[in-house]
Amino acid sequence: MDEERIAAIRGLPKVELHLHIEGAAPPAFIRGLAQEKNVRLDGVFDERGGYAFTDFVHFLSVYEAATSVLKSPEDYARLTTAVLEECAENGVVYAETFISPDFCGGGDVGAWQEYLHAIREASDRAETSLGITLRGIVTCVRHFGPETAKRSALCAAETAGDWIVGFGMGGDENQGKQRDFAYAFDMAREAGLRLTTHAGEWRGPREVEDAITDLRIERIGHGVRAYEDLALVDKLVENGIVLEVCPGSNVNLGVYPSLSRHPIERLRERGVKVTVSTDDPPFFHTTMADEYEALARTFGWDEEVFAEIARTSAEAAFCDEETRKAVMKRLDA
Ligand code: MCF
Ligand code: ZN
Repeated sequence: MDEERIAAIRGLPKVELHLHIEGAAPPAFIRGLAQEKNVRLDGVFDERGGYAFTDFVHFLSVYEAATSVLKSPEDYARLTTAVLEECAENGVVYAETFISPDFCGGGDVGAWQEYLHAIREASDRAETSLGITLRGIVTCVRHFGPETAKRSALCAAETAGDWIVGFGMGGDENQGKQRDFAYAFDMAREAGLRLTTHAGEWRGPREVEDAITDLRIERIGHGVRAYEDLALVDKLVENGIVLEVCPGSNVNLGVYPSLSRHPIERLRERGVKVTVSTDDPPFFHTTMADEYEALARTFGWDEEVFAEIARTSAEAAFCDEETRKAVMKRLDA
């Protein structure tokens, strides 16, 4: 594929469904906040100023250490603006972001509402100035346990509406079982929220199966290790379950040794609804345009494949129909 074609692919309009708000913070942004607040961040950055981690569990602790400098609704408003500027530069026209009441207000409903208000204002401003639409997925953290997850579900239920459109779970897949969180997911479902959970990233296909059976989710964060069980892959197809695939994240965290060994293309060929996201872009030295470029170079994906991916993503977005229609129009433009 020639370079002109690659440049065109990088510039395509995109939809991103899997993006952790703190994980999208540029290192310079976090360093700036740490300086302002006189906080020392030990062991967070490498010598070149990027985030430093050695494996999956270490990544989760560095994520939390870096995030510890975000302490107020105003900090999150600034973060949201910075993240949306970067998304817009990458051609993203619609994004959904994971935000957690545990990080925003320590699980307190009142504090959460204040954080959310600030984030939403920043999102509305970016919609006007940059033409990018953002929606939120309240996310519980698996390694904080089921009781904390219920508190997050309560925050989610209190703020469900046109901006908070989903409920999900991230964090350490080695801790507990999906079904331990069924109560929290049921609460969120009853509040009208759409559901997704991280599964089949660090652990294998059984996690994906449990997510479908025990949490009755309609999308799965990652889910790529489902490929190790082809009957399960067929179940994903039959149930129309959408995978939020983050290839750069998977390679950087060592789930696969390289993109060429990643199952995204094989999952797509078998009929699974795959979408493409960055997860925590600066942590994994990636952007949406970089993901598109790498997929084009590795699997020969052309404009038609990317248009199909973007359409699948827009169809799987948790926003209302009016917003979805507007997004579809942007993709067709
Ligand atoms: O998808 C990656 C890796 N797998 C699991 N969890 C996370 C990922 N990026 C961030 N997270 C976690 C993070 O550690 O999500 C939570 C934090 O606990 C934040 S959600 C706003
Ligand atoms: Zn994630």
